[in-house]
Amino acid sequence: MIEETTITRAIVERYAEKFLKGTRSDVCVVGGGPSGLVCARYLAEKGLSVSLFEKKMSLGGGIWGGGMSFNKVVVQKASLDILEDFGVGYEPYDGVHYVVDAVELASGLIYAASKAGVLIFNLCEVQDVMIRDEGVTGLVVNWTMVGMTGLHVDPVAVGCRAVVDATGHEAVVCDIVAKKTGKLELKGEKYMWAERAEDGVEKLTSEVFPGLFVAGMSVAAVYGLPRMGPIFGGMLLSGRRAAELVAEALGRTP
Ligand code: 48H
Repeated sequence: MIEETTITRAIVERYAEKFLKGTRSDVCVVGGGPSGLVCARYLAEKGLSVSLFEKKMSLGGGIWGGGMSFNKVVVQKASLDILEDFGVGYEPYDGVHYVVDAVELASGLIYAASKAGVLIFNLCEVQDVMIRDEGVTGLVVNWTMVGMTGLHVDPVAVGCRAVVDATGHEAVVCDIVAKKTGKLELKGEKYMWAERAEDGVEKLTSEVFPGLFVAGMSVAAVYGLPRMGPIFGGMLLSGRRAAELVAEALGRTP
């Protein structure tokens, strides 16, 4: 017979088990947008334990809104193999630009990351980092609702061997590290220039502080790259590149 308190116990027990696992991961990815989801999935497929923290209720970041809320996005040829890998469809537009349905893209990336074994914690906001001599060793996390209500509730800490800042335009983790250590500078995102931005975001995906890697739009914020508007290939490519770099740093080369 279905019983209410059993439902409660099942949820609390299983979530607690999952959160306990997430307190010590190989990699913590901050942000569940396109770059974070791609990065997290590829890292998990390399056998690393990956926890992804997303402050909003749903993952997908800026994908859902497409361009000015028209829920289609554009990608370029170089990123098509990633779409194929995720089983996400695309349609040629003119030989250079390809069109992808934003809903299919967001849901496809989320599903694949989850299926690959990434521990996903939505409604969890990263508020700070832990730093030791070797670099960033973990994150400081709180329920998003605590920040929204302004209640004084202290956050908790989770440990990892590498952090990926995939928080988009704000580069939240890099910003914290920059302000608290003085050893990282955020140059700030520049005006729109899609071709340069797409190229730069992938190329400059990197470790910006010991143990801290940057992916996606946060790369533009750190390195002062232009923005690109609703073309998402660079985000996917940057996520994949970040996964390669982190895996290499943690001794997992393919
Ligand atoms: C937990 C957090 C926190 C936090 C933020 O913005 P995103 O989609 O990021 P990217 O870089 O993967 O993709 C960028 C793309 O969506 C975009 O904006 C483009 C291409 N713009 C071009 C242009 O010219 O404007 O996702 C970041 C995610 C979001 O879901 C946030 O809610 C989440 O990170 N996040 N999660 N703790 N402190 N801060």
